[in-house]
Amino acid sequence: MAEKEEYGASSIQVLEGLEAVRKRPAMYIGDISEKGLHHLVYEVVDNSIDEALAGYCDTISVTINPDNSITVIDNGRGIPVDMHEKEHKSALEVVLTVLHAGGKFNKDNYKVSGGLHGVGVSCVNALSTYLRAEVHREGKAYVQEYSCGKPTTELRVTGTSDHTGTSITFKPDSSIFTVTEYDYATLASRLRDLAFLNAGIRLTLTDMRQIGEDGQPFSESFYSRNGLREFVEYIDSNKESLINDVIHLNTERNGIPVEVALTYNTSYNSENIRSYVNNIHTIEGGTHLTGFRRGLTMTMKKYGEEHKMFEKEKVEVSANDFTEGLTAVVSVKIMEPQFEGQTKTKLGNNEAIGAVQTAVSEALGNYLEEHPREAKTIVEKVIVAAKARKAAYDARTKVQRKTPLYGGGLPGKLSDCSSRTAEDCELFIVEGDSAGGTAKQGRDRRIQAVLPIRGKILNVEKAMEHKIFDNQEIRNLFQAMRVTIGTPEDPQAVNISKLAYHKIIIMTDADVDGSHIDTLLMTFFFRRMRPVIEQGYLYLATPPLYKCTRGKVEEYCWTDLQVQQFIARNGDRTKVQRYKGLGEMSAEELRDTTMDPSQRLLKQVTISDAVEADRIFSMLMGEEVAPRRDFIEANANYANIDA
Ligand code: 0RA
Repeated sequence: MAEKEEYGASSIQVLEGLEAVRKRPAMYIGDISEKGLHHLVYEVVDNSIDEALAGYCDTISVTINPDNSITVIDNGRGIPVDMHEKEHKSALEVVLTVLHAGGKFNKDNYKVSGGLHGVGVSCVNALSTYLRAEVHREGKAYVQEYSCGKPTTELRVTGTSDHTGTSITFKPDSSIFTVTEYDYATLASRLRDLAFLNAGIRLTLTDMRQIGEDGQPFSESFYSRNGLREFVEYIDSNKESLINDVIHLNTERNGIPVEVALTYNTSYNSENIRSYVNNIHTIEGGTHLTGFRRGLTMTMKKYGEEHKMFEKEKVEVSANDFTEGLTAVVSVKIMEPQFEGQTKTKLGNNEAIGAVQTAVSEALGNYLEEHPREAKTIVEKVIVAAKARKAAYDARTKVQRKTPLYGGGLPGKLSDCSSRTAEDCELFIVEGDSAGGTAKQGRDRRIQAVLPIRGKILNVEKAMEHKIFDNQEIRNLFQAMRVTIGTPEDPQAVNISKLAYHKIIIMTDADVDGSHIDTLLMTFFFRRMRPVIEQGYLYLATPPLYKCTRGKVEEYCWTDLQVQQFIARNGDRTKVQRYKGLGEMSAEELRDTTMDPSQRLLKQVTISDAVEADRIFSMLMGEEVAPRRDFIEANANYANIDA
């Protein structure tokens, strides 16, 4: 009877619930852009992954249909279809129309997979103009169809069946999503991750929009027998391996399944640790990552000390030295995960620290004892890293003593503002003294500072560490911003606690050279002052490209369309002036179009995925020219418009 009451209550929620999802889709799936669109697929696939983790399913196929609808098929037990007599509703219908209903049916296994928002397949139903569920169970095939979350047909038996499983086809509502075309690579990347994270499940992706010469659609299959061991091998497949071995553990601690794989490559200044909770990529890390770092550092340190390896070398090793050249994947499954942080991808559950730490300590300790040759190779690399860190620190402090990076006053070229309230203050980084002069006249000297830099600043991507801090323009940047760098433990550590401006605005000419300087400066901030980007302090100014004049009427234009519209309004005797650079503008023009906070438009520079950004900057600043040119021309890709 309690069962029935609960059921009654939840069926009242049905309408409310799914209406709410359509009213505020972003609250349930994050956003309504490309990301949210792909999230729908993950939500459906996660249900099948749960069925697989419960041990009843080993094959999941995802098909992108020609009309950008999606079909997900699994060979599990099939979603139950038995009727609740009073409600005239099948279990299937409850799963598809009640928010969060999915988990309630699966009592014997807890729901550990699950998209970032874990909202269930009913959200997908609510946000689809069409959904078709087909269930094969107990010798029969059942079908029911829906539209915008509401059934359009009864659940009907369509025939007999010799297998079990579930098939869900859905077409996302184009009146809700801003993008309705699926990106093959995005789905493939997620399914590949899922295959590595859940060994033994075969995931296939088929794109019916791409038919090959053989008449077959493009298709890939992802399967991993050895789970994270293969994931780590895949990540490092283009790197030189240090130990030709992957250390892999797959265990359970205090009821928490823990899987970790790690290896070392020969590179320095790099660690590549990915962490997951319930198959969700925890970009901001959290307690499981803390446990991993502690387990790794303590076990390695203990091994090195017991074998008297550090004593001989007379170096002080620190935690960072153990992770140079490390590639690792950490995956835990937690029943009630608490997610924190700006993007809700940081695990907060404290029990994960000890679980991962003890699992890693034990497995790594055993590995090191059983593989003395590999152990020696790793510890020797740690020692080299510690020595290199010490040398870089000594070099830097020597340079800093000569002309301190901060504390020895401000760069002569800086025209500072009068306010000392960082939240109100802005620093314009401008190319060249002439544009610098114009900006200085056009600014609000109370809150706006101007720092001219000379030509193209050093490419930090290619430069050696010590060169970077020898470079005058870069030293000026650090000094002007009051940012310091380097502590004895971590030569890369950036301290922005005394940052004097909460808007750092790169203002360059609106031409190819200007965008090259933008890219150099953004790379510099990404590599050397990343917190400035992470805190949302870095912006690009958007100077106009044209000034249109007709008699007394004057208008600045940023696009060709705006110019055409001006001409349409004012006749073709319009004078169109194309600005070649900031230097051609008067101080008033620069103020009105680009600097005045009440009139200008700024682009905020953001990083959504540091791994991708890392790849992009390596490409941009590397040796190849063509991809760089393409990218620069479209560089608004990683900048948001900010009013
Ligand atoms: C609960 C119970 C049972 C199956 C499922 C859930 C199930 C859900 C989904 C979602 C996608 N694919 C799925 N496959 C299975 C079966 C209970 C039983 O047979 O006793």
